[in-house]
Amino acid sequence: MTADLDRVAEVLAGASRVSVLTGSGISAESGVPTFRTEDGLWENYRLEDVATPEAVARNPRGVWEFYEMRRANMQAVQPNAGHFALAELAPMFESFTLATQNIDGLHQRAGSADVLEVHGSLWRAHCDHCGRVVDPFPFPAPEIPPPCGCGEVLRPSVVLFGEALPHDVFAAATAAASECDVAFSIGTSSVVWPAAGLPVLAGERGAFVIEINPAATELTPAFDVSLRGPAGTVLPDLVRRVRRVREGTA
Ligand code: BV8
Ligand code: ZN
Repeated sequence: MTADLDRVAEVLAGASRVSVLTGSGISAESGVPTFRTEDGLWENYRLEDVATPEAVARNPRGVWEFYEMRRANMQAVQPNAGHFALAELAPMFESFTLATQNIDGLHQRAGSADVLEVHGSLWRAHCDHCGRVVDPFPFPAPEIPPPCGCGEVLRPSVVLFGEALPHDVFAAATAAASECDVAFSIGTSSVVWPAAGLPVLAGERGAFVIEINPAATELTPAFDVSLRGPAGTVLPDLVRRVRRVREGTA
């Protein structure tokens, strides 16, 4: 791993454009459950019951109870060293684009700016009927499901399975992935598309692609290096190494 970390630090030190995709794994060390690892969310909930448009139409209360539970669990959660390290990396490059599949808002709370939330956010709600957006959507919700003024009910502004990703947000993430020198895939099992394809696109366009994950993923073979460890340890270590390379003290 050390040789890989040194190699990645050398490449990063010389990069000017960096794009990052994160998944639930970067929030794992903050105590936020992931989806597909042991005791992940999908072990205890059927995705079809809580994370599809059909579920919202069939049982809006059940969907809101699922997302209100996740918002409640976030009340005691803090960003971890991995989130802070990404915020520290950003100003070290000419351009740094952070796209996340996470809806927890922890990147923003760690100081990252212009975060591209390609799967939406727990902290916003909107109405599919009249388009009303409530941002921020207060916790706890005054009522679930929360009524919209138009007579329908609001839904969490979260991209559900089978729903298109927010066009402008995903277009910005795609543009950044297409033009970067170095891309990261951090804390994601890389099974949910089209977001999972962002680092693959970067690699196809010639970027050096780094995966950070304690486990291998379906896309590990597509990447240049896979740093096999937790983001909360690997990322701060990388920041220190890049600084040393740039200061010539490595
Ligand atoms: C769409 C809701 C079409 C919010 C989520 C090909 C192309 C396009 C679509 C598809 C396609 N193939 C299949 C599809 C359909 C589907 C899909 O991908 N299904 C999969 C499951 C097969 N995709 C969609 O439905 C997307 N929509 O394409 O619509 C369309 C197009 C145009 C017009 C109309 C329609 C929508 C996808 C978004 C769905 N919403 N969530 C929420 O509740 O959070 S997805 C859900 O999975 C979350 O967003 C989550 O972020 C995402 C990915 O999961 P991960 O983050 O990777 O989490 P996971 O548990 O899987 O893995 C955690 C990883 O962390 C592990 O690898 C673990 O080892 C690692 N880890 C653990 N600890 C650490 C760590 N890593 C680092 N450090 C640690 N400490
Ligand atoms: Zn409405």
